[in-house]
Amino acid sequence: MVTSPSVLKTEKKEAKKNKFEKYKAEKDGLAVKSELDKFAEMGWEAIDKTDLTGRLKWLGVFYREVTPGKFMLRMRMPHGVLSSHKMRLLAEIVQRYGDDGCADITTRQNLQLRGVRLEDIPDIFRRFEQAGLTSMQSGMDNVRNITGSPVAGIAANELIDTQGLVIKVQDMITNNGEGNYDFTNLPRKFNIAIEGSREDSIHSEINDIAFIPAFKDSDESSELGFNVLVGGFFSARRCDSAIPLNAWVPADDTVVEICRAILTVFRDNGSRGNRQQTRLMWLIEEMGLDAFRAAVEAQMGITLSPAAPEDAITEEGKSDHLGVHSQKQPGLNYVGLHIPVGHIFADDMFELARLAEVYGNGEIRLTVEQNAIIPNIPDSRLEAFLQEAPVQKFSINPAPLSRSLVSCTGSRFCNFALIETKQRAQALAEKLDSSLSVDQPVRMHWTGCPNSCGQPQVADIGFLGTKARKDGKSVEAVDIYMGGKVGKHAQLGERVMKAVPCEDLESVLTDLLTEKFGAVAK
Ligand code: SRM
Ligand code: SF4
Repeated sequence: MVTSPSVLKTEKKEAKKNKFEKYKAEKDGLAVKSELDKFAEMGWEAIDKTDLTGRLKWLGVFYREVTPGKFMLRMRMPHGVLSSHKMRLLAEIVQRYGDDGCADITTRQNLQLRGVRLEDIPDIFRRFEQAGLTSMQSGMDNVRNITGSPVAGIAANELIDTQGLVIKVQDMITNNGEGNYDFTNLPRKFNIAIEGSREDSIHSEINDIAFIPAFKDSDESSELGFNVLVGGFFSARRCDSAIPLNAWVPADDTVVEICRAILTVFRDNGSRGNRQQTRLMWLIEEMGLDAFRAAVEAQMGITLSPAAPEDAITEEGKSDHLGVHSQKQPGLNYVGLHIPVGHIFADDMFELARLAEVYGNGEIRLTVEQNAIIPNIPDSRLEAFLQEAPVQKFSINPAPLSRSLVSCTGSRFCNFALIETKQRAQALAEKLDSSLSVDQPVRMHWTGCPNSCGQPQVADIGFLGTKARKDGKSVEAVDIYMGGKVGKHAQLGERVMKAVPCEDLESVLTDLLTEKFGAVAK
């Protein structure tokens, strides 16, 4: 019998399946949804190890080796928008765990809850369902939280309000938050971002699929839709910006359909071998961009329009949305609050919910800079809002180095971490803010290991955790990245220094900030 080349290729892929593929083939991650009551009764110690440390992540339930028995619950927060009602429910959940309970705003404008006990999960999920919340498919080989401009629908410079589209894409992928076996066995994690403004507020270029606003014929009177980029990703082995698919789609359900098609092509053709080579970009390179595009078209059953020659992103850099901003709705304002490294407690969450109800329309928004926005505050209520205690705590005008600080979870909760990040990043930024005057914000991003969850490559100064030897001892250290640009001419930063011991960072940064960012001693 002659075996066709395509069969051979499939067999080659089959033969080289990685260990994650083996356990997914035995039992899909989503299957543990029906076992939650049983797990809660058994207690976490008695659960099969693969279910505990692997499959539960399909439901957003993350076992933490650093804090055994105290789970992390990763939500889905489409577009980073939530109501005060939802925030209060999440605060109640966290509050139950006393000192263990806290939450983090993530680099995908999402919330992660900490200290959660497995025995409470069935009840928590019932409450999520009533409140319209879900944590479904938020970890492992699934599509992560879908991001969009945090000021969609309210920003003066908006082109397309993408909120409805983001929700539709999430609902398609997760079957309205119930879980969807069609997309629970992707070859790897997957990120989608839909930008609708003139600034790239969500680092869309580092997503597996990015939608960028674009006029069809590059003429502002022509139809507004999106150019589609594909394949952006960060990993320990390789980091790449997304590349143009050479496709323009209208701002309607075609966005949902092209996401479905790309995910299907990825699911059915992506490599399931070496885990470090399984993100979408590897498949695009293996197939060739034209063949990949043709496969997406075949899946959709349409011919895609070629990309508009230019996209409509005009802003260099990006706003951090902190402070008071007039909305496009006359007489209304949004106020961005600075939440240091995104770390909050139940009391803070209750306060954000209260502020949103008393002064706004009950809505809260989260940003990829790990901050919060309270929108829809009338002019007449603004002064009173600004006098509120939480607004003093979460400053609207923080010092420049603290202002733009972003940090991944680090060793406090993450097993991959090579260093502690959040507390160190915050303490160092505050120290440098007290010793130096810098007349521009300097975007500093920290990440605890090469997985790059804290996106050091998009920062003015990025820190990537590693180890160094100093005085004969192993110490926590960072590789330093510089030159990351965001917005119209986005580009990834490059490593400029290797293995700088964290204890030396204050003086290294003082020099860097003085030489490259015009800082002067106070
Ligand atoms: Fe991440 C794995 C935290 C954004 C790339 N990431 C992890 C895990 C789940 C590892 C683990 O099980 O401990 C971390 C959970 C720690 C914890 O307890 O919080 C983790 N990632 C995070 C968050 C919370 C960082 C933060 O402090 O904000 C972000 C959650 C986003 C969300 O709401 O879903 C987070 N992770 C990112 C990003 C940034 C982004 O999406 O813009 C990236 C780089 C972009 C990308 O994925 O292309 C990122 N995380 C990774 C990777 C490397 C992926 C790869 O292809 O190799 C891993 C490890 C893996 O998947 O094998 C990882
Ligand atoms: Fe953990 Fe590394 Fe991601 Fe930081 S970058 S959250 S240390 S996996």
